[in-house]
Amino acid sequence: MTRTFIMCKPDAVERGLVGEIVSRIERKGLRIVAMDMRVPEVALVEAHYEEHADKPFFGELVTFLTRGPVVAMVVEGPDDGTWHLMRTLIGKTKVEDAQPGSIRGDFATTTNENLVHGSDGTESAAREIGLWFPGLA
Ligand code: 3AN
Repeated sequence: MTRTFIMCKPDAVERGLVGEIVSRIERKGLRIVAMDMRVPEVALVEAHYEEHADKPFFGELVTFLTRGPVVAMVVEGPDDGTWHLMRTLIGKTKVEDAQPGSIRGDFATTTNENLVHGSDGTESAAREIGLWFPGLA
C-alpha cells in the first residue's frame, strides 16, 4: 500500500468539480484517507512548488493557488505506484496533451489552471503529505 498527495485547485472548487474529481478517485478503487478544504498560506504553496521557484510562471502559480479554497487529500492504493495511477487519472500537465477520459482531458482548457495536482513520485508524495498534513503518520 502506498499513499500520494492530491489537491483540487481553486479552479476545481470554483467550478464545482470537487465531487466529480473525488468520485473518479473513488470509482477507480483508491481510498481517500485524509481530506481538508482550506485557503493555503503563501508560504505553504511556495514550499509545495519550490522546484518551480525560478520558473517565469511561479508568481502567477502562487497567486492562483492562494486565491481561494483548495481541497487537499491523501489517497491510498494497494500497490507501490499510487502516485502513478493518480497521475494517469489526472492527465498530462500540458493541456493539449491531456487525453479525453482524464480529469484534465475532460475538464481543463488551460495549462496554468488545470484543476488537480498529484505528486509525481514516491519522494514528492512523502514530502507533500508532510507539508499539508503534518499530523499524518
Ligand atoms: P503537474 O501539475 O502536472 O505536476 P508541474 O509540476 O510541472 O505539473 O507544474 C505545476 C503547476 O504549474 C501546473 N499544474 C500548472 O498549474 C503550472 N504550470 C506548469 N507549467 C506551466 C506553464 N508552462 N505555464 C503556466 N503554468 C504552468
